[in-house]
Amino acid sequence: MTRKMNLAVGQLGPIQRADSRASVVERLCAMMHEAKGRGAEMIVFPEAALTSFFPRWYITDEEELDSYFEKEMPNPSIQPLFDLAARLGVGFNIGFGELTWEGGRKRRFNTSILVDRNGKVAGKYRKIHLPGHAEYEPDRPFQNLEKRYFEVGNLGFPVYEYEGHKVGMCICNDRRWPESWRVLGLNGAELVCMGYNTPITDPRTPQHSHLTSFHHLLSVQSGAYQNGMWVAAAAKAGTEEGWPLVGHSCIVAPTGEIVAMSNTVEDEVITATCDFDRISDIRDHIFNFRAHRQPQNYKIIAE
Ligand code: CDV
Repeated sequence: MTRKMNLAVGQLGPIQRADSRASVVERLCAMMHEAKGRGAEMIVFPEAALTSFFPRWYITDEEELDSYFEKEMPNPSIQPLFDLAARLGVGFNIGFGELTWEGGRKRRFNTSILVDRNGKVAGKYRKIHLPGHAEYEPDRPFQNLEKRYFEVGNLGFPVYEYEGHKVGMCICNDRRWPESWRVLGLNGAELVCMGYNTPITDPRTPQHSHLTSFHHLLSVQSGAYQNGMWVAAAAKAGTEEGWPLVGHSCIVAPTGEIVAMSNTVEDEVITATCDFDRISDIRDHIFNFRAHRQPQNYKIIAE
């Protein structure tokens, strides 16, 4: 089995509120075609990749809120992407709002799935670190109501056997938490797919706006290096409904080096060849967990 994967990241430019799902799926399909043309076996798309990033709005109408969620996956609006994946033999990862009935009640998660090269769902993750707040805060220029609209993910940080490799997922704010990466690393992930929607300005800390890209790359590069894994980071970028989102989608090697990075805030495909044999350079040596971790001294972070 080859230990290499030709990987693409499909960064999305902004999705405005009025944009139809069909038009977004068309854009995703165009990027999948481009990825295939460049020899990619898989393409990683952003968090909440089918709609505008709706947690910025205080939505009180249940029907309107539900309209931002997928009730099944695939469903007719996204089926063309699944069909294209099977036709081209290109797997993908994509994030979306998931509405499900579990335990006899309606539940909403910020979800990401792996789809294999036959167009079949092969893995699922539900976002664990939900940023923002649960109540409307009138003094904010825009809301960040993830804590209102989503439940904390209940699947842990699973790692799947995917096309011959061990692949895990995390979503946006998860990348800022070393615990996310370490659990994925301990679960044996060789590649982590991570989609994001990151506003350039946090209304509570505008003094950090110029550091938004730095903090994003710092988190992703350290996660990759400290756990010896490949990371594919896919932005929804550009000015969405008046609010700019950071770009800098990237593919990061287990050494922490950025091997491909977007240079626009529009729809853009980046590609790299991931050599999974490079993982052992890190995991057999500097971050050999078995030889060097000292979990008896880490109890405070697990209690
Ligand atoms: N979608 C996100 O999780 N965004 C957060 C912002 C709101 C801080 C992030 O960590 O990028």
